[in-house]
Order: sequence, then structure tokens, then C-alpha cells
Amino acid sequence: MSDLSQLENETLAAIDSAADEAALENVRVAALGKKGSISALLATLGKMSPEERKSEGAKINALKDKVAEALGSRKAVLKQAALAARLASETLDVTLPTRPSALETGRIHPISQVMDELTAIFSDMGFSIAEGPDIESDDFNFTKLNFPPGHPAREMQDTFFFDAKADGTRKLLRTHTSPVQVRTMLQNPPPIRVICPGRVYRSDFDQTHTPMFHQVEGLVIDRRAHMGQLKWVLEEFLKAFVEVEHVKMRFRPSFFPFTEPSAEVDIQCSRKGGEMRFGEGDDWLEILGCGMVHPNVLRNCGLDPDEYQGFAWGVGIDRIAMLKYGMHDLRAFFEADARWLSHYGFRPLDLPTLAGGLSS
Ligand code: 2NL
Repeated sequence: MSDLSQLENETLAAIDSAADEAALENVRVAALGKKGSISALLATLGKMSPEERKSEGAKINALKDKVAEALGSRKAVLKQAALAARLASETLDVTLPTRPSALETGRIHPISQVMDELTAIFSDMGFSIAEGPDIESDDFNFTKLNFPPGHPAREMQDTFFFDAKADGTRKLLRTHTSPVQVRTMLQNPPPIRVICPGRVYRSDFDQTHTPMFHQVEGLVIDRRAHMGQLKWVLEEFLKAFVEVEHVKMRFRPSFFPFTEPSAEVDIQCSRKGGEMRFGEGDDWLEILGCGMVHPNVLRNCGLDPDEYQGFAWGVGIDRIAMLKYGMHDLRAFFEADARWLSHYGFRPLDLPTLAGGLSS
């Protein structure tokens, strides 16, 4: 057998036994590549006599074409086999059940739920909802609200201040949502009926305090706003919120710089067997602070205290969420633990409404 037909047999055998496209490519390079066996043969043509070149050249080129054709058809076979293997391994079982949608697994955080409950209750009573910036001026957070210059809340230990600017003023993270009511009074003529939910910040961190928490404050300004109306509004709010027909309230005298008189409000509850129930029993639970807007605050917000009266209150959302839904550790609210949220969270389309039930 001539060298040429031996090379042909070996090369065609190698092509036939190449198991995949990578192995076939190795065979192609070994035969037809720059340093391949057939390329080497073609390079010898230059040193041959014209007659020899004519006969040998035709044979070598015929071999080259034959090998190229064999490579091409083997490649097509291997490609087809690879596709068939992929199709067999990547089957899709269309009979499998679908994954639950985000509407099924997603949950509304209890803070958002309680905020939605509060806005539903107060909207129903004709209140508007107002929001404002988390970063506030010292003036709107303290001065306009009748905080005296040396008040402890104005100290670094209690409040997050930004660095002072060249003119000496310093911004801060609001410590309550009252600056939103200040803005409302400065921008809108009375009568005012507004609630202001939002984040507030205090430099405090332990079992029952987090540096960021949530508050809803309410404000009513009118010519004859009075404490009797304040009591009615709070009673209607608390009955709706704890979802009972009757709830006893207790007003205790208190102090806030921005109200006079000021009161803290407790609601009736029972704590039998570790479970809190509202509207029954003879225990009391402190739930909010309130009062008649201080005349200095009215004046600071452009209102004449001889013409207008106001009442206001403030509730900690995190605290009333814990009480209503039986959560014990405030810090869990902000840990973003999906297991906690799937246990305590609310279904996304069950929006609280007075008609449809707040928390059902
Ligand atoms: C509490 C007490 C309170 C207010 C907030 C208020 C706002 C303005 C004027 C007068 Cl602009 N008052 N807000 C009044 C009384 C109490 O919050 O313990 N909150 C958790």
C-alpha cells in the first residue's frame, strides 16, 4: 500500500471515530492544518519535477478533497447527535404545577398594614393625608413647636443632627412628624383636618426602641375646635382600630411642649393568659398622647390663637402594631426575615377598608 493510501485510510478512520466536534477538529488540524500531514505533502510538490508534480499533485489534492468532504459530513452527523442529546436531556415537563405567584407569597409588612388601617379610618372621617421630608430644619422640628432652646430633645444624645452649615443652621432627622403639620398650617388656610404618617428618628436602641420608627400624628384646626371633639375623634379611631363596638378610654394629664393642656390616653384591655383583648377587662394600656395646640405653636404657624383653636395627637405605629398583632420584639420589624414576614405579614390584595374589614 502506498504512503498516500495509508494516510487516506488512517485519516478517514480517525474522522469516523471522532466522538465529538472537538475531537473532529483535532483530526482536521492534524491533516489539513498548517503543520498537518496533507499540508506537508502539498509542500513537497515544489521540489518535484513538472511531470511528477502533475501526477502527484492530482493525487494529493484528490486526497485533500476527500478528507475535507469526510470532515464535513462527520461534522454534520456529530452536530445532529449533539442537538438530539441536548433535546433529550433538556425536556420540559409542562404538567408540573406552576410556581405560586408573588401575589400568593408576597406579604405586606405589619407597619405598612397598620399605616393603611390608620389612613382608611381617618379618610373615612374626612381627614386628608400629608407627608413631608425626613430631613428637617431645627426650626420646623423644634422651634415652631415651642421647644425651648435648652430642651433635652435638642441635644446630640437624643437627635441625629447633620453638620452645621456656615450660617450656623443645622439640619436633622425629624424626631416626630409634627413638622408636617407645621408645613400644613403654613401652607393651607383653616379649617384643617389632616393626619401625617411617616418615619421618625431618635438616637435610641434597645429591646423597645429602634433609631428609626413610625408615627402618625393628627391635627384639627378650626374656629371652635375643642377637647370634646378630640375625645370623640380618638374614641371613634380607637374603636375602629381595635375592631370592637365599645372601648373605654382614660385621659391622664401629661406634658408636651406643643400642646396645652396635654393628655395621655389609655384604653381598656384584658391580659388573661398572655393574650391582650381590647374593649373588655379592667386593665389599661397607654396608647397615645394628645392635647390642644399650644397658642405659641398656632402663632408660629401664622394663626391667631384668639381666632383659631386646634387639637392634635400622636401615635407610635410600631407600638400599636405590636399590641394589635401580638408581636413581642420590635427589632424583628426591621430584620427583613422572610419567615417572620410570612407569619406576621398581610396578603397584598387584602387592603384594609372600613366596609370590608380592617384586618380580616
Ligand atoms: C406621643 C405624643 C403628640 C402632638 C403629638 C402636635 C403637633 C402639632 C401641634 C401640636 Cl403641629 N401637637 N402633635 C400633640 C400631642 C402629642 O404625640 O406620645 N406620640 C407618640
